[in-house]
Amino acid sequence: MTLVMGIVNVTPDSFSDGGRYARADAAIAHGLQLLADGADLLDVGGESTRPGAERVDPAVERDRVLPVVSALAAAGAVVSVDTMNSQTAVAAVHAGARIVNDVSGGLADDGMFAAVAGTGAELAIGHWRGPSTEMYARADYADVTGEVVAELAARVDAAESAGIPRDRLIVDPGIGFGKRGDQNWMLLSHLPQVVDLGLRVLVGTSRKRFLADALAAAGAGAGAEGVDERRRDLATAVTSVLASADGAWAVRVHDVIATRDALAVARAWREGAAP
Ligand code: PMM
Repeated sequence: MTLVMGIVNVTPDSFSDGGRYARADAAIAHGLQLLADGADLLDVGGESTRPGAERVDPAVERDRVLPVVSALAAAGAVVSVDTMNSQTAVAAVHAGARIVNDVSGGLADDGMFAAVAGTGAELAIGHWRGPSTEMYARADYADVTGEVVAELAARVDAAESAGIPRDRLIVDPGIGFGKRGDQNWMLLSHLPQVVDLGLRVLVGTSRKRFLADALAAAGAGAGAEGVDERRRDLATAVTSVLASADGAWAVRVHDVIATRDALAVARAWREGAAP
């Protein structure tokens, strides 16, 4: 059964900025709602990784995420912390996070693997080729799947050498990170090759631009800008079911209900009975 990871962004652009306590409260309430919606995991992040986004000062990042991580962990959630900073990662684990989700796979902070090794936490290694401000400049592949799998395998080896055993590692193909539209589809269509690495695979497609581009190209309505959140969430639920069918361990989504529903329908279809 594929797990559903609900996204809790604690960034100024994700919640109206009524000050840090109001923002933490809003993020905690949102996380609790996602738990009630049936999320198996909650991913708390304080730095936007959208294309073009600037880096956030690690102290500001910690100020944003730590109260949210502790409150959600205290409420019984399995929390992951979405960070590329080793100090934030360690502080979040001390606050109750069980998983460190580093979209850069340890490349943004070369102390990340050693820091996580010492905590006993699990680590999700994302495929990444450089910061948001320059990620498209590096979206140059002869064979996107082969290169992503090889680069992930190298990061897994580095993590193991730094003292994190394989059973604490998760890999993520990094959809949208240093990949253009069709490179994402090519990679998703070969997801079993990522699964063949033999580790748990996390997939994050939620609301990403390549989904809106595909829907716009399919002809309904205006351009990608005209593809609203509802349609992106439906597309996310479909990609999540397909990722699940190909062996994904977990999918990272904004709309937990849509994806859980889609996974339940797919399961009933497969098993010939309602779940
Ligand atoms: N995508 C984003 C942020 N964090 N973490 C993982 N493991 N995988 C992803 O694909 C991923 C991530 C960017 O999406 P958002 O800004 O909508 O959260």
